[in-house]
Amino acid sequence: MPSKPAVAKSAQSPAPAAQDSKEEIFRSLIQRHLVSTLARHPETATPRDWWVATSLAVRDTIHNRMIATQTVHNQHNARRLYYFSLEYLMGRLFGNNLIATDLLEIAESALKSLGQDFDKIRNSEVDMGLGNGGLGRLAACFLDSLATLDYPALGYGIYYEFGLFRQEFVNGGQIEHPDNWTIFGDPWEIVRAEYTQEVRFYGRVENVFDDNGNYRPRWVDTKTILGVPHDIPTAGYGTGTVNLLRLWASKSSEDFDLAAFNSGGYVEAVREKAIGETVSKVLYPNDKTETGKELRLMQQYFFVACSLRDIIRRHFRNKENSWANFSDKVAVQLNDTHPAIAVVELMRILVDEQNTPWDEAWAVVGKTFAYTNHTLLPEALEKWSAGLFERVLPRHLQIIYEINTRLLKTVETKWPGDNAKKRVCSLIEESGQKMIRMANLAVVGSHAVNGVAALHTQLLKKDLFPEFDSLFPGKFQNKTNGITPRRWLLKSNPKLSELITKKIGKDWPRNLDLLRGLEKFADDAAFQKEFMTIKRENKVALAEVIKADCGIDVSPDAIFDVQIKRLHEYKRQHLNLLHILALYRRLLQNPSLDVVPRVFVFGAKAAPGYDLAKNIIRAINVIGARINADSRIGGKLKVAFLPNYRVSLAEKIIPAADVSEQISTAGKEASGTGNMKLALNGALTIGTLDGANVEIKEEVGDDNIFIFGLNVDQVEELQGKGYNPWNYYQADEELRAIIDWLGSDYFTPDEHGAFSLVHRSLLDGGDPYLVLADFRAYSDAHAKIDAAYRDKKRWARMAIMNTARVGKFSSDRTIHEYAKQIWKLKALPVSGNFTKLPS
Ligand code: 26Q
Repeated sequence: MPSKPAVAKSAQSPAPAAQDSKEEIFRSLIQRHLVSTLARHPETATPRDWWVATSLAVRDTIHNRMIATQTVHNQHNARRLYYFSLEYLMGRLFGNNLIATDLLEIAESALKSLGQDFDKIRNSEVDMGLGNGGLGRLAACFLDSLATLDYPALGYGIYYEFGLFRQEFVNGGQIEHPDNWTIFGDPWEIVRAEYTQEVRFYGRVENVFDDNGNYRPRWVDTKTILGVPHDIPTAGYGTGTVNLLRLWASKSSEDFDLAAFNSGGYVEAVREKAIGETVSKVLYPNDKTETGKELRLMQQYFFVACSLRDIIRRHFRNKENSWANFSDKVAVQLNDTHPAIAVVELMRILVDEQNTPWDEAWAVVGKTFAYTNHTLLPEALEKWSAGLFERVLPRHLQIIYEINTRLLKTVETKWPGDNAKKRVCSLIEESGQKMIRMANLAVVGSHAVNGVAALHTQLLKKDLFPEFDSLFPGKFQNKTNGITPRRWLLKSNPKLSELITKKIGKDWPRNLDLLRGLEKFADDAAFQKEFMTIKRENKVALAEVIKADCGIDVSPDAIFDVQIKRLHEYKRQHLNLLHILALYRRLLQNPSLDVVPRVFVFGAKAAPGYDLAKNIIRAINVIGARINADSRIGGKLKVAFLPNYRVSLAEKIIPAADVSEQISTAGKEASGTGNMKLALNGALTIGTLDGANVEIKEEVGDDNIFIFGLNVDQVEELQGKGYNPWNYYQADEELRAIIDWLGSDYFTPDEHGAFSLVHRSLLDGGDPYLVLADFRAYSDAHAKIDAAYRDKKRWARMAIMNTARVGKFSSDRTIHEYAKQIWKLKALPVSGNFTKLPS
């Protein structure tokens, strides 16, 4: 018999050998970093040391790719997208980077062979929590998609020394602790001191005219702060691209110190130095505006000024470039109005520093920027007092006035003599204290404005900006949010990912629509069993986390009902609480009541100054503790509020969820993105017709979602005719009983009126978010969930349908839409063997 040719033979079995040697190389890389970089003996190294050493080994590969990417982008003089965001909720980078470099399995076995516990090591990474919630996490998902889809892009933001506070519960109440996330070092960052920028603040404007009588204002007597870039590589999945996230840390400048030395001596100099470093010290923990805080305005301007300077520096590095092609090469996306001052700063650079005529400069600005709106809530729209602006950025205020004068002329042309129209379009709010409206500034300074879900965009045009919509037809567009399937399924739910790959192949993480291929297995008994077994295993794992973090025993056979998001009245965690109280009361009145056991899981941080939100947290914790300890109800009801909700905790909760609570008052949640993550992992939504829930319903079908409550029109109608919560209170015996119960001291016998803030908001406070109006419908929807869950086959089918049908919500789809319709950006693949390890 002829023997097989040698070539074919070696082609049959190269994998194990190659894998072995790759593992060997990787193992020695880890050991080298442990010893040479960290000066650690393997015997005494902690899990965190191993995490740093392994991260550095992965980083070696990522750096190769990063250099290649930047080289290709520069060689092509590529048009780039610059994402401007005050927030990036990156979470942990270790797992993501291992997956992106295809080194996960190698690292796992390398560490195992070194006698190390891989899970312990990956859990020792502190989250990079430089954001509050949805808006910050969206930025992180976008960076993942931009790199994965080979779009030349760069994220700009602030290198906060302290990210979002760490939350602890004492007596059920929230206590905040500083999040000193870099204290053990950050192996991913590269400090680029050579690209340090100077930023000026304060001072005054000298009104100077040149020889030709042109106004040439000079911004003088300013104070200077330095911005030092810290780069975090963001690696695409299954591709060569590694883009950058460039975060600015503030430092005081030498002049700053010198001036202080001369006037006040050493102590004064150190104090002044501290001011310079304060700017990037801490993330504001508010996800609605923080009014009038000078430091927040300084943060916004600081990072915008550094970033624009950096973009300009990079643009002019290429000799082919000039101001004439600036907006051909540069697209800037403003993540909400937080960086909207960029519109004014670019005008200042062009007009004051480059002597560009106003109209020409304005055209460049308009072509450069686009703005994403994330909220309709009027109290969340950013405004700055003109007085504060004048003090911190006097020249910028002048420019704003000039933009406004020209804007009002356009309004006059469109609606002659209509002062009401001018009042609403103006960049300045004149009633009471003069305020600068950042949203209006962002709208007029951008060529595109987008909402983040279809319903939100519709309301944006109809309710928030109807005048601008008719003044600038076509400027407003929708870009429904998305989430990266790499983090939110592939990485966080490895078992389900493996099952999916077994059924439909391995391409789904880069093309999430392929999940539709699972539909045909929705009624397949064997697949249902595998799918639900994985769900149960994930629930067992979460039960361990709940035990460890809350000390509560929960059964994986119960329905895991999850509400995880920032704490806000409009998100209505207190509606969930009222329903829990109703269930508890029903069980007390009838202990043999046949209900499917439920575990209500919460995760939420409240803004430190938001007393009502904190009161809701405390009420859930205290009432939950009573329920958990009540032997009369036989463990049928459990409440677990996991402390310190963050990205890495979300990754443990989401794969284990059966039910996803998306219960905001219709019209208030711009989009939501947790709703997408939970549905992708096979949780069924109980939700209102709000934000992206509307589109999730369209995708998964009416049979696979539990929609309840008032829709936007009904909310408007009810509020229009004068909503009175007392009517609902009087008309519904059970509702009345649980609200009275909440308001009594039953749950806090030693403390009078512990929950009076929540209680009062629902009745005397007028219940602004219509909790009482939606209660009965909500309770009925939960009864339907209970019935559906009893039918195991039906539930499995519904869960599978959710996973199969939410491919639309991949952030890849979102980013393709932005790239095509707003940024006019072309993908630029970077080729080469990037999984090659340095030897
Ligand atoms: C502004 C000024 C001063 C201090 C703080 C702020 C501030 C900070 C963060 C204002 C708002 C935020 C965050 C808002 C946010 O997360 N919005 C959410 O964005 C998601 C992504 O589009 C949507 O899915 C959510 O519906 C929306 O609430």
